[in-house]
Amino acid sequence: MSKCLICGASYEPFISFGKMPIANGFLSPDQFKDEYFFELKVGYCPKCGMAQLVDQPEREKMFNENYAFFSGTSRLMAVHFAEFAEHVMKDYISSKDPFVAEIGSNDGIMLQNFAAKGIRHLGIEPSANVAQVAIEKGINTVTKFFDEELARSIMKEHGQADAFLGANVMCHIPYLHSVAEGIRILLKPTGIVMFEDPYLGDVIEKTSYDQIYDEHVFLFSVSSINYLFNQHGMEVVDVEPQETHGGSMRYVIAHKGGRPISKNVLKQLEKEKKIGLDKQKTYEIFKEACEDSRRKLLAILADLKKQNKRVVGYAATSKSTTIINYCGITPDLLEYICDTTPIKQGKFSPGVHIPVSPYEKFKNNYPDYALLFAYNHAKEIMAKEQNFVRSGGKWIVYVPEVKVLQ
Ligand code: JHZ
Ligand code: SAH
Ligand code: ZN
Repeated sequence: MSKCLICGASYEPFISFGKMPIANGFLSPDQFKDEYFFELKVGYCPKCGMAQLVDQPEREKMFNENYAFFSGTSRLMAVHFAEFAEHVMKDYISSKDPFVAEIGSNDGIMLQNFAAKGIRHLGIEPSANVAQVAIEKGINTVTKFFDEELARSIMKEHGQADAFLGANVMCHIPYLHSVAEGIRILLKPTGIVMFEDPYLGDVIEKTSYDQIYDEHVFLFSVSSINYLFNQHGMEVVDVEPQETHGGSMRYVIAHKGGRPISKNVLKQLEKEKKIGLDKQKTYEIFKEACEDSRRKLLAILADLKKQNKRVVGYAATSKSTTIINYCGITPDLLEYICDTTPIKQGKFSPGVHIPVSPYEKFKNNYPDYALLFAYNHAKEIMAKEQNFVRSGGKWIVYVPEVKVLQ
């Protein structure tokens, strides 16, 4: 039995993906011998509804001055965050000299939109290398981990916030009670919290088990997020499903009684019941679906190897670390993985050690097949890779189903 990080109840883990390395821990050969591994086990707490990792590496092992994920690598995500910021400015900020804080602001992809309008802002970003990119763009950033203590010191320096924002970061933090308490302290009485993360409902429905890796301690639902914030004097007042990262949920939260609650909240809570997010059985079925997905993907790769086809990975995503290590995709099945991020290039993928090459290698000599590890960016990638398909290249995808696109 394990103990829930949110409510303290005991729960039984329902799946183990086995030994896993740091998902963004790209390495050079001299680092192979000291590579860190932990067991990636997941459980669902029946009391508060939170799906969570049983164990997680300490935060500094993942988020540090060598962090490999730069938000700005996707053009469409920049558009997404410009729209997010626009929505906040138009619908939620009305005071004279508003102050906007963002947790996990990375290279400033969201806050740059507020900075451009001259709005007072602060990014909280502990990974120094990505924070530096934001700072160079003129975005105020503090290179620290957000928690209750930091919230108090931010409040002393800047006053309370009109909006507290986050994307793909809240689900990364095991000490969420400290974070929620910090938000309660920092947020103005009329302030708004808005954050989005991969949605448990989508992960279950699409068997996108690659959303499970060290950085993703939690898979949120409306139900579990409401449980958490209720304990800190706040409540979910609206929810907005998003297509990003293969299916995300944006939560709008306010101090209790501070804002009217949208019908969307109850609707989504009902939907969560309908798809069985509160039933252990759902997670048993999900486990079988993961195993089935693994079998199918390996069968395709083994078959292509037999036919002497050249297969490469497209985009060295964090998510791919779970796929590659859980499925056992070894370098003899995948020639290399191409990626546009300089810090990943010339290194090897975590765990299995497949070479990561600059994108140009792909473009200059198309393989027969490309395994799309960034299916969440399919629209953007397919649009720019029409020549690959024209030259006879084929895509392999595995979410929501394992298949070769014809
Ligand atoms: P992408 C990371 O997940 C980690 P990842 C984190 N835990 C999280 O939740 C989300 O981000 C927000 C490359 N690429 O966005 C760039 C190309 O090569 O799917 C990136 O390395 N060519 C914080 O890593 C990777 O793909 C392209 O055309 O799973 C994208 O990673 C494009 C568009 C991307 O997130
Ligand atoms: N919001 C961006 C970046 C997501 S990456 C986007 O959606 O693209 C997650 C970021 O959260 C990383 O840059 C990481 O350094 C940061 N992070 C992790 N723990 C944090 C904490 N406790 N407080 C603030 N940021 C944190
Ligand atoms: Zn719980």
